[in-house]
Amino acid sequence: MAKTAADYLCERLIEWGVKTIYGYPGDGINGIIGGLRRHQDEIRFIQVRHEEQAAFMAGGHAKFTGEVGVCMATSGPGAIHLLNGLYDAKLDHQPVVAIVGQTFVTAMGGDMQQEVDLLSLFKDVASAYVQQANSPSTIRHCLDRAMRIAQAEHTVTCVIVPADVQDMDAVETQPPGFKAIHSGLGFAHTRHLPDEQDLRKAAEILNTGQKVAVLVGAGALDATDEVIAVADLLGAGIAKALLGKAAVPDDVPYCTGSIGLLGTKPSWDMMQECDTLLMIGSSFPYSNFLPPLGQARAIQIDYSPRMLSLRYPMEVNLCGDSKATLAELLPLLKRHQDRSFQDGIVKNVEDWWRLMDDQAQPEDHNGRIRPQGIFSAISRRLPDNAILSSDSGSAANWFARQVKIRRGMKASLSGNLATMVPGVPYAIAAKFAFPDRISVAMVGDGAMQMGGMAELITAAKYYKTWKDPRLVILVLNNEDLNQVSWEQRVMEGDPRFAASQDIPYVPYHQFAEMIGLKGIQLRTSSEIEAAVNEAFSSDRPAVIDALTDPEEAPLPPHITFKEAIDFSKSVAKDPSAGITGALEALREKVDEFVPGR
Ligand SMILES: Cc1ncc(C[n+]2csc(CCOP(=O)(O)OP(=O)(O)O)c2C)c(N)n1
Ligand SMILES: [Mg+2]
Repeated sequence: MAKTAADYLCERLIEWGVKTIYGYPGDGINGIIGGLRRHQDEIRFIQVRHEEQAAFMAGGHAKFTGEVGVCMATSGPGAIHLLNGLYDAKLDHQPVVAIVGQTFVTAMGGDMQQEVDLLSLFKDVASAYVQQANSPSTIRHCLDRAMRIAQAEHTVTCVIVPADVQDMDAVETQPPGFKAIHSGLGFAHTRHLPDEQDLRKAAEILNTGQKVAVLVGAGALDATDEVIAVADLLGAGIAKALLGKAAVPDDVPYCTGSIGLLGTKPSWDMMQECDTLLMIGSSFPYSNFLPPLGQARAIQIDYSPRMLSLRYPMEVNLCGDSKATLAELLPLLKRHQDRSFQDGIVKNVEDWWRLMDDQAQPEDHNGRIRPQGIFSAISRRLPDNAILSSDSGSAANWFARQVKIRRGMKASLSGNLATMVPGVPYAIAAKFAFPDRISVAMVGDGAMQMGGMAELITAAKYYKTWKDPRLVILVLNNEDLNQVSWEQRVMEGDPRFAASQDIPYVPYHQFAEMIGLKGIQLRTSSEIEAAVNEAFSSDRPAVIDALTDPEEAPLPPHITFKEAIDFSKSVAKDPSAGITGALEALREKVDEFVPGR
């Protein structure tokens, strides 16, 4: 059989270094699937349960490896299913290439079955590059550009290949001539650095500041040493946006942990008190958690000029890679002699961790487990090279506050799209990328029912191919869409609405066992240590089905007085909340979290 255009597509992907494609078949990509079968020794097709999950896995692969993630779907329904996962990657600036089938070129425009306007469908999510390869000779440059642009612009790109083109004879290079395109392989990582005069200006501001707060995000993940060195010189504290959770280990005494609604009181206090802000590789969206306007002189470092001065009026915008830019900045900084600001932060951080440890005491409430104890137990049990993913939901709060990052760990979640479901697929992608490392997903029952359960089947299908089969999935079985139930109470002052918030009970541990995984139901706090140990020493992926208390409030660290009032009104109107207990819980929270109390 002659080499087909689809074979050539596979070979070109292999030449680009792609080893794994996450996807789901269909007749719009049968030609490519045939090519992947013929090249299966060099490139692996991972079959997921739903194309959205393939896109989450490609995004997770990109987040954890720094490489391009690749996903694939058939024309029409498969292509449409990809979208939410691709948006997750786009919004978190991850390089992902989607390869999508289409009806025959000859049938296009004829309302053929499964024909949708894919160029329009992907126009927004793959705005950086979406192209249809209408003949075999266009495959090379379309794929080359999709791969290169995804990396260069940290974004999602898409190549659409009509089914009849896939089966045509390969044309690897275009004949020389007018308008011939001869593209090449490879992407050169460049060191982006700001102008020297801007670096000097930034250094002068940082050297003058008395109370410097550093905020890091995903853009600082490879700059751990430099960030710590800067904070050390300046007597600063370091707060972390959630996508940057693994940028700085939590045993750095002046690391204040997460910031924002899911954040810590030391981060809040530091931002309220600082006179200088250094923001590194972050687009943390909530400006009310940054210093009050006019209080701080601010400097930002970001590789993308689009992201500069977006959240706070920056006095100096340093456009460059975090690691390289900080390395240039460091020699210009003077060691702050007055350490009182940092000393205060260190004390605040110690108090905070004591409070977190108190809250993590294994304790039942309303006959159900308080979630903090489980997250704390998992945190203690993690090996130094663990890879963590959290879903959107109340899990993100406890992940943000209770899980202590150590050097070598990786951690992520859907930061900017904040979509439900990626917890499980990210964790599975971590296992394919790093089969010898333990990966852990922390997920709500709503997210499990929305897609996480289905993807457990993918884990069951493949875990025997992983060198270390351990994948731990913690399910917060609270029978509630809890994060939103609390948002409705705290932000709207509304009582819980059972019709929209109740989630049916499912025994996730039994489902796990049914499909060949380990299932552990965690019913009381006294079983936490044993359950976590059992999951982490299992010979297969393990699901901890934890019956947690939906009344445990994942409140922000500084709930405002108005929110507290609205909240107490709502619990008073909400018989299901157990008025006295909830009001008591609120009083405790206010005392713990509101600054100055
Ligand atoms: C796709 C999607 N739909 C809806 C939401 C809004 N939302 C955010 S968190 C959440 C509740 C999640 O419930 P669950 O997974 O059970 O976690 P819990 O908060 O109960 O721990 C919802 C509905 C979302 N972020 N993404
Ligand atoms: Mg829930």
